Amino acid sequence: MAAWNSLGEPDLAPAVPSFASLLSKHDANRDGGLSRDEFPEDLLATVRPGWERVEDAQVYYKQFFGSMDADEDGRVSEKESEDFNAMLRRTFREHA
Ligand SMILES: [Ca+2]
Ligand SMILES: [Ca+2]
Repeated sequence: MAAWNSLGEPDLAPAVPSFASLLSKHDANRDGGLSRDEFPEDLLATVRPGWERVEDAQVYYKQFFGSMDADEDGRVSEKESEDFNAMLRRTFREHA
């Protein structure tokens, strides 16, 4: 991960779609959460602008499904999604 350390930009806000927009596209059963099946396979967790161009820096959100589903009920709620995004932001700020 040395590639982005050298870029030196302090603001590392994840550029991810809002949960509401994810729900509108992917919540097939309209229960207000995204199950593992509903969760989009191709949603990149682009933690910072430009990452999508960095080799081996592509991370798919779905890889984090287990981490996002904090109460392990099999679906990610809006709060779980927000908590996860906040955690991501904190993580990348600390490592910046
Ligand atoms: Ca659902
Ligand atoms: Ca859950």
